[in-house]
Order: sequence, then C-alpha cells, then structure tokens
Amino acid sequence: MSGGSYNAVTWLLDRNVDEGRGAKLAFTDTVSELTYGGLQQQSRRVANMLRRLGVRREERVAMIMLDTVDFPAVFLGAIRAGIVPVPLNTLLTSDQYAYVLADCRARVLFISEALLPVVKDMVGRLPDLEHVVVSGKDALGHKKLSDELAGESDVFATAATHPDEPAFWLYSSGSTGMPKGVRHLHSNLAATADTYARQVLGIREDDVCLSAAKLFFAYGLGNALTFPMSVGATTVLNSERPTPALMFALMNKYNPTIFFGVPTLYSSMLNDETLKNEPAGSRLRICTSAGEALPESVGNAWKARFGVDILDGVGSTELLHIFLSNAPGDIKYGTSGRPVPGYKVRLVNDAGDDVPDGEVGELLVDAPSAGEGYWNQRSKTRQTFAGHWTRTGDKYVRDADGRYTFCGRGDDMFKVSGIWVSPFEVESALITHPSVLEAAVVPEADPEGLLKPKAFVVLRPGASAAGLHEALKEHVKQKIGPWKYPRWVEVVDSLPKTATGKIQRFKLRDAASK
Ligand code: 3SK
Repeated sequence: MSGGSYNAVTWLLDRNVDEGRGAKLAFTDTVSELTYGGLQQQSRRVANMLRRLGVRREERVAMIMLDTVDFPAVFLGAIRAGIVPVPLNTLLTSDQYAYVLADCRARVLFISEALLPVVKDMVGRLPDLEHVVVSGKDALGHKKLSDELAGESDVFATAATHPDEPAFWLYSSGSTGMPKGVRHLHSNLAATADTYARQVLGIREDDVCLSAAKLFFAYGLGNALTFPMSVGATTVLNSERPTPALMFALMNKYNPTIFFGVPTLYSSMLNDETLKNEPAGSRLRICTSAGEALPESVGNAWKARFGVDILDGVGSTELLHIFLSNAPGDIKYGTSGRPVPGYKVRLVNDAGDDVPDGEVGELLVDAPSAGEGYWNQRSKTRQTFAGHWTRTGDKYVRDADGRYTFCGRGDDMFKVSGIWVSPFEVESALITHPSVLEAAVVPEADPEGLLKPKAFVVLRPGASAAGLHEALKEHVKQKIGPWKYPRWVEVVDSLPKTATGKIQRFKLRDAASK
C-alpha cells in the first residue's frame, strides 16, 4: 500500500456493507447484537460525537472498555474520524491508568461502567482529559454513551487518512518498566488479515470467532475484530473473565468455528475435573494459541479430546499479530512453526550475525504490520524498530526443517556450568510430571554463587508435595539432561503472570534473590 488516501474503516467495515453484508451479524456480546450495517451507523455516530466534543484528527481518545458491542463502535468510529483510539488493558491499577492517560494525552476517555471506580479519583486531575463517556446503564455523573449517540447523525464523511498515518495505539507491557505506546498505522490491520488470518487460518465469511483474549490486546484485536471483519464473518464477544466453564458454555451456545486461546486456558480447560465431559461446540474447525509457547502435552491432549488442532504461534504488540506459526496440516507441537507468509525472520547472535540451524539466536522480524515506534521513547524505539527489522527480544532456535522453537526471553536465559538453560525447556519437562499443573523456572545462586535452576510449581488438584523434589529432579534429568534439573522446588498457589498470560519470571527472580 503506498500513497493516496486510505482509511482502515473503509476497508474493514464499509466494504462489507457495500458488498451486500449489511444485514449480516458482525458482533454479539450475549446481551446485544450489531450487524455490519448497524455497526457502520454506530461508528458514524461516534465519529460525529467526537467532532462535536471538539476532538481533532490525530488526537487520542482512550478506551477502558470491556468486550461488548460498544467496543468496535467506539474503536472504529474514532478511526473513521482520523482520531486515534488507545484501547487500554482493563486490568491496570489506578497508578498505571494515571501514567498511561497522561502519557497519551487522551482528550476523551470511553469507559465501561463497571471499571469507573478504578479511575474515579484521578480523572479530574489529568490536564488533557476533557470528557469521560460511560458505556453502561449508569454514567455516575459523566456522559452516557447511549445518550450521546442518540442525537447524532449516521452520516459522516470518513477522514481521508494516509495508509502510513497512525490509526490507533496499543500499550506494550514489556517485562519491566512502564508500558510503552506503540503507534499502529491504518495499513497495519489489513496487513495482519492478509497474512496470518487469510493464509494460515484460511478465515472465511461463514466463520464464527470466539477469542479468550480481549480486544484491548493485540492478539484479541486481530482474533475478534480485524480477522472476522476482513471477510464479513461473525464474532462472539465475552465481557467476563474467560474461565474454563464460561468458555465451554460459550462454545456450546454459539458453536464457534475458530477458538483463539492461550496455553494456560487450554491446560485448565483440559484439567478441570468438573468439565471433563464438556464438548467444544459442534462446528469448531481450528484453535489458535499465543502469548507463550504451547507445551506439546497440551496440544496433544486437546487434539485427542476434541479432534481439533491448536495452531501455536507467536506475535507481539509491536508487530500487531502472529508472525511465526504452525499451520493446518503442518503442525509440530512444542515448536512455534514457521514464518507466516508475508513476514521474514532472522536469528542473530550478539554481534548481529545470522546463526546457523541448531544455534540459539535473537529473533528479528521484517513485518508489514510493524508499528512505527513507541510514543515519546526514542531510545527504546531505536533499540526495537531497527529499520525494516523489529527486534523481539525472544531467543529461538531453527531446526533443519525450518521450524522455530522458543528458548526463552533474552533476559530469561541463563547458563549452568557454562551451558545455556532455557527456563521454558525445564518448565515444559516439569509439567509432564503428573503432579505438576504449572511451572516457572528462574536462576538462583547456590552457596558458591553459581547459578542453578529453581522451580516454582503449582500442583494439580489432589497432588501431594511429599517427596516431590526428588521426584521432579529425576523426572527432569530423564527428560532433558542432567544439568538442567531444579536444585530447589517451591510449591506455590499461582504464578505471577502478565495480563496476556506470560509468566513474569523477573518477579520470581527478584523474590529468589532476596
Ligand atoms: O503474545 C503473543 O504471542 C501475541 C500474539 C499476537 C498478538 C500479540 C501478541 C503479544
């Protein structure tokens, strides 16, 4: 895509109506529904409302919104007006919201009624924030979205934006530090749909999509908005926490054809005794996984129970969606598969030279969907967005067949007796033990100051901690080699994780070193 005017909403939404899908169901959130025609009208009302409130092109509006039909209306309405929506994680703390809202200088905040308490004390103190608009029944003294839209026209001249113009931002949590605003362009949404969605998932008009990941995550945004809308398909939105029981209930009520999950959820859905006879709907044709590497045992167990493959892939907020993935008919559990068509990847050593097959290197990606940088973070932008190549910070190894296997975050890897240890490899071995549900491995200094693996494990229901350390030591030695076994094992109730389900090993490392 180059030059000329291009607004992502024309392609993503208006095209569906122009091609005769105006009456087709685009979104259902279990309470309300929106057809493509209805969404087009709502998004035009949102665009008119934002203009009336005085928001200008390129200015930001923040969204702290649950996954209901109001989300796509607000997100696409802002983009239609050339205004930049910034969907935020709905699980942040007040301090984190204060930081991010000030950082992006949002002039309007759209917020779901249930989330108002977290921001109520700070909204009056943000100099750039002029309006709070509430999605829900009670606006608690603020503007109510439904009232604001009621009087608006559904006619709007879509802003003639440039394909390279920022369309929306997503905040990238990273493993340390405050979140960074990634500026994504109008052309980036189509770039993810034309590659992963079309060429790996084979997404089509009769698909029904259900995503455990919420719309404010890059993973969820693609799964539940960009991909289905790119072909006029239907999305089931879920505003609640994606528990195993709720996921099964939604699958059996709506019969999705594609389910987008994360490893921890798949594992809990498989291991919940009370749900062991639940089917996963009647039309499921494909499942996907991202966020962290999917253990082979989980992929195999899911396939054995439901007869459907989980396509494990890896993506990032910076690159908007998945760039390495397994594909239908080409799956090797335990690996992240191959580069998605349209993406190029390299593995490099510390000197920036390409490493051969079988050697661990940092993964760099040349992506048509890369963000253009972090807002107000020049040094971090330069470190990450290096010309055509985006540095992921992930360590990978490529096998002779061209498949990539995750070895850990750059900063999670450590050496034991001079040999690299991938925490992920040890964790994968630990969870194949019948007593272990989840595991996280970090380096811990022994009395001589030498690093050795320490494991934090969550036990399966009914499993006992008695004799566990010895058993796990032997188990890991057998599975992956004698030097990698955990020298210490600590049983915990849960592991610290990011909102996308990635284990926060740095928190365990910090705790271990105290
Ligand atoms: O974590 C991932 O693998 C991922 C996948 C798709 C989009 C965004 C992310 C972070």
